[in-house]
Amino acid sequence: MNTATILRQKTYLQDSVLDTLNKQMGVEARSSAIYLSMSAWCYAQGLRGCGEFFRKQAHEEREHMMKIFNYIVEAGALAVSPEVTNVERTFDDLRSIFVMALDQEIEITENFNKMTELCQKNRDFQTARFLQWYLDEQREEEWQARRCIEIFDLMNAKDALYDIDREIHNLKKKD
Ligand code: OFO
Repeated sequence: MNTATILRQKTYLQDSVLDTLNKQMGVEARSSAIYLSMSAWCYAQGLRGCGEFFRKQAHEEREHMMKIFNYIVEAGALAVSPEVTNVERTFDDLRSIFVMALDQEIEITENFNKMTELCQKNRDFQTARFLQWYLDEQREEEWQARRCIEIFDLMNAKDALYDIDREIHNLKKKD
């Protein structure tokens, strides 16, 4: 038996848990790519504050992916480098981007809920504990995404785009 096979047999990560972790790496990679696309669109509209906001968000999502990658590797299992295709490049307007971002974050939270449930069913309490960090993070990310929509609506759309852009930029500065 070769070393890779022996190491794989010795990891506490069960196949179903490993599979869900690898899939989530793909979700984080996709999320990062979409945020980068949103960033590019904002910069192209002259919305530099929002461009910066989504650029940082893209970076954070990549870090989330790498955190899972490191976890899998440290457990002695095989992490799968994800492929990301068909990333949206054009958007209707700034508000629709904020709504899309919120939907994306809500979906990701749901993924982590399901993953935690799976770990608990499989008595993999170690991975369930690891996933707790993501659940905490999602609370903040959903709040931020909701706040973007609130700011947009409160400041009342087109007439205030310059001020909205500045407010969104400030939101990320508080991190
Ligand atoms: Fe906000 O999604 Fe990563 O975890």
